Amino acid sequence: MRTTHRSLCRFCHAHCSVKVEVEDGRVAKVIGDKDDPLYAGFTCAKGREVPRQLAHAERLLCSQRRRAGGGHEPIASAQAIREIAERVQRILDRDGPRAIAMYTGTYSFPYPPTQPMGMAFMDAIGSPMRFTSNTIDQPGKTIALALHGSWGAGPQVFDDADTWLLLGINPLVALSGGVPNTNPAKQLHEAKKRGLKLIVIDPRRTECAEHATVHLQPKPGEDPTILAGLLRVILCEGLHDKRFLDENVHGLEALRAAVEPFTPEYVERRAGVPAADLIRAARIFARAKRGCANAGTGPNMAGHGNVTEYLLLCLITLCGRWLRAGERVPNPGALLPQFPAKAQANPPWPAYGYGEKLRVRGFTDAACGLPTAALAEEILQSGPGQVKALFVLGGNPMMAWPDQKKTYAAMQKLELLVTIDIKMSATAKLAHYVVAPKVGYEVPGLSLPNETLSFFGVGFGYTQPYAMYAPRLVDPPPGSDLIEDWELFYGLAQQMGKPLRLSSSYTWGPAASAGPVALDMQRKPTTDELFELLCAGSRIPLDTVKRAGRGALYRDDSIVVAPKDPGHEARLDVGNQRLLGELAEIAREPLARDTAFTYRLVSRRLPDVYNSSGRDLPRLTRKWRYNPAFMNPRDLEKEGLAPGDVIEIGSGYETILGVVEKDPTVRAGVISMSHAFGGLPEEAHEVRILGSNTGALTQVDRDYDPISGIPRMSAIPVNVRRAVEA
Ligand SMILES: Nc1nc2c(c(=O)[nH]1)N[C@H]1C(S)=C(S)[C@@H](COP(=O)(O)OP(=O)(O)OC[C@H]3O[C@@H](n4cnc5c(=O)[nH]c(N)nc54)[C@H](O)[C@@H]3O)O[C@H]1N2
Ligand SMILES: Nc1nc2c(c(=O)[nH]1)N[C@H]1C(S)=C(S)[C@@H](COP(=O)(O)OP(=O)(O)OC[C@H]3O[C@@H](n4cnc5c(=O)[nH]c(N)nc54)[C@H](O)[C@@H]3O)O[C@H]1N2
Ligand code: SF4
Ligand SMILES: [Mo]
Repeated sequence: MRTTHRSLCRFCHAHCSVKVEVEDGRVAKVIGDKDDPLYAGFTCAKGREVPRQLAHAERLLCSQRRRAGGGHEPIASAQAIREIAERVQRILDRDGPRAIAMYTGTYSFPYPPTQPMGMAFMDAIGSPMRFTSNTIDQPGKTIALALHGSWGAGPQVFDDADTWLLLGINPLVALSGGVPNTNPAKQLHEAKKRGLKLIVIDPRRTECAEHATVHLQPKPGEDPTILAGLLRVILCEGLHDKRFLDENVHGLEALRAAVEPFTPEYVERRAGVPAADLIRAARIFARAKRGCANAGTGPNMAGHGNVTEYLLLCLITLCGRWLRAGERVPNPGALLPQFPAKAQANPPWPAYGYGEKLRVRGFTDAACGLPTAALAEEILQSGPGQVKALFVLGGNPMMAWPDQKKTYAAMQKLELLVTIDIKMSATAKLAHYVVAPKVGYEVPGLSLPNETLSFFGVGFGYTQPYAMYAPRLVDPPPGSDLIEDWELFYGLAQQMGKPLRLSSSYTWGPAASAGPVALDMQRKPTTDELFELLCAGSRIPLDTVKRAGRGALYRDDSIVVAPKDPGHEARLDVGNQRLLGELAEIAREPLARDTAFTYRLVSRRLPDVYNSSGRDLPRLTRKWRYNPAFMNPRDLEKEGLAPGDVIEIGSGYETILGVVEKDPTVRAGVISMSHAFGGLPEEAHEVRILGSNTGALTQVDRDYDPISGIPRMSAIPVNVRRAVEA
C-alpha cells in the first residue's frame, strides 16, 4: 500500500516542501506540494531522484574501516566509535587539542544538529581548529559586513522590490540567494509581472540574465571595477539617498574619492562592458523605489571578494535600501527568536586578527571563520600544533578544496581521517574511517537551516516567516547499521568521558544569554529533543509548527521596525580604509594583466548535480556524466575545436583535461566549467566519465585573500590546447 506524507527535501539548501509516497517502507516517489504557501509545488530533478539515491547500490549501508593492506572493510558503528575515540584520545594526549581539526561541508547543513554537536565535541576536547566550506565559498560576505556594520532592521526584500541586482549569482539554477529559493521561477515571474527590473552582471548569459533588463557581460574578475563604476555614476548624478546617509552613515567622502578613477569609460576599457549599459544599470538601480543587490560564488572566488562584497553593501546603503521605522518586518522569524528589528546601525566589528593564529601565512580567525584553504598546509607542516586528525562532516575535500595536489598530500599525511559520507567519495577512499549516516527522509526534518541563511547575507533565507517540521518517514534499508551524523559526536564524547554542552549558534535575547545546554551523557537524546534545544526561544513554538503537519506561514503584520534608540550614535561605514586602499591598488593595476594566458576559467553550477553529489544517479547524468568545458563558438573556431574534443587547460600550476561544449551564452575568452568533478589525481585521464577537477588548477599560496585565504577559484588565467587522447 502506498501512503503519502508531507516532508522537506534535504538534497540541497532550498529545503523544498514535498509530498513523499512511501510503499513497503521505502520511499517510492517524491513530488512537489502544490498546496505549500511558498514552494507551491516546485521540485527539481535532484529532489525527485532521492528515492534512487536512498536505494543506490553503492550507498554505504554500514561504516567502513581502512584495511592495513589497502581498501576498506565494514565495521559496526559502535565499534567504529570506540576505535575512533581511542585514536583521538591518543593524539590528544600526545599532541594536544590543536592537532584535531574539523571541516564541515555541504551536508552538515540540512541536518540541524550536525554542526552544533560537532562544535560541542570540539569545545569538549578544547580544539579551536574548526573550518567550514564558507571560506571557500563566499567569505567576503561576513568580512564586508563586519567592516561596514549591519542595519538593525535588515534589508528590503525581493517580494516587493522593483529592482534587483544579481552579481555573479544564478538563483534559477543554484537556488541559493538573490531570487528567494522558495520556487524562484515563480517568484521571478511574479516580480516581472509587477514590473521588477532585473540587472545581471555575469560573464555568462545565465538563466537569470535571460530575464534581465540590463545584462552586463564583463570580463571575469572585474567586479570591484564595475561596482566602483556604478557607485561613481550614482554619486555624480546625485541619485543617492542623502537623508539616510546624513543620519546613519560615515565615510562617504572617502568612498567618493575612492571610486573617482572608475569612470564609465575606464570601466568599459577595463571590464569590457559598454559605458552606456553601466550608466543605465546605475540609474535603474538607484531610481527604483525598492530593491537590493547581492553577489554569489563567482565574484567571491574571482579575487578581491572582500572589496566586491563591501562595495555591494555600499551600493545598498547609498540607495538607502534598508528597512525603516514603522515598516512591516517581512520575516520576524519563525523557528528563530523574534527578530528585534530596529532602524539603526550596528557599527562595524572586528573582521580579522583575533582568536586562533594559524602557523601558515599569518592567518587568524576572522568573521568568515578559519581559512579552509590553509588547512592542508596545517596538516603538512610539521612542528608543534601540527594537525594530525581531521573530521569531515558531509564534505568532500578531495573534490571541493582548492589545490587538489596539496589536499591529496595532506589527506594522505593524516594520522586519522574520519569522514561521514553516504558513499565512498574521493575523500572517503583516503579515510581511516567512513561513518555511514541515515539521510533525508530517514530522519526528522526542519526548515531551520534555510531560515538561518538570512545571516549569511542580503537576499538569502526566507523572505517570510515560514516553518516546517517533518517526522522521519522511513527506516534505513534492512540489515543496515547507520547512525545520524550527530550521534558520532555524542558517542565519541561518551567514550572519552567528555560531557557535551550544546549551543544554538543563531540565538539572541533570552535564549542566547541562557548559554549552552549541558546534555545528559547517560541517556542519549532523540533528534526531536535536539531540535527542541536548537529552537529554544523561537518566535513560533516548535510544537505549533509540528502540529501544523506541513509548511506554513506565521505572519504577523503588527510586527514593525522600531525607531532608533534615543541618543544612538553608531553609523554604518562606507569608508573602510583597508578595503578602499585595496580598491586604490586595483585602480593602479595595468589594464592588461596575466597576458601570458588567453582565457579565464570561471566557476558555475550545473542544474542536475550538487557539488560532488548526484554524479552517480542515472537520471541526473543523462545529459553529461562529466563537467563540460563550455566555450563560446568563436573560440572553438579560433582554436579549431569541435564539441566533444578534449582539451588541456593549463594554469601554469597544473593542467587538467576538459571536454569541450559549444555555448554561445559564454563570453568569448571565457571557459565556464563546474567544480567538484573528477576523481583522485591518478584518475585524471577518465575525463569523459569522471570529468575534471577545476580545483586542481588553483594554488592556495598564490593570489589568495589575506583574511579568508580564498585563492582565485574563478576568473583563473588559463591557456588551452587540444589534448592527445590516450
Ligand atoms: N573550483 C571550485 N571549487 C569549489 C567551488 C567552486 O565553485 N569552484 N565551490 C565551493 C563551494 S561554494 C562549496 S560549498 C564547497 C563544497 O565543499 P564540500 O562540502 O566539501 O563538497 P561536497 O562535494 O558538497 O561534499 C559533500 C559530501 O557529502 C556527501 N553526502 C551526500 N549526502 C550526504 C548526507 O546526507 N549526509 C552526509 N553526511 N554526507 C552526504 C557527498 O557524498 C559528498 O562526499 O566547494 C567549494 N569548491
Ligand atoms: N544545482 C546546483 N545548485 C547548487 C549547487 C550545485 O552544485 N548545483 N551548489 C550550491 C552551493 S554550495 C552554493 S555556494 C550555491 C552558489 O550559488 P551561486 O553563487 O548562484 O552559484 P552559480 O550558479 O555558480 O553562479 C555563480 C555565477 O558567477 C558567475 N561568475 C563566475 N566568475 C565571475 C566573475 O568573475 N564575476 C562575475 N560577476 N560573475 C562570475 C558564473 O558565470 C555563474 O553564473 O549554489 C548552491 N546550489
Ligand atoms: S531544489 Fe533542492 S530542495 Fe528543492 S527539490 Fe531540488 S534538491 Fe530538493
Ligand atoms: Mo557553497
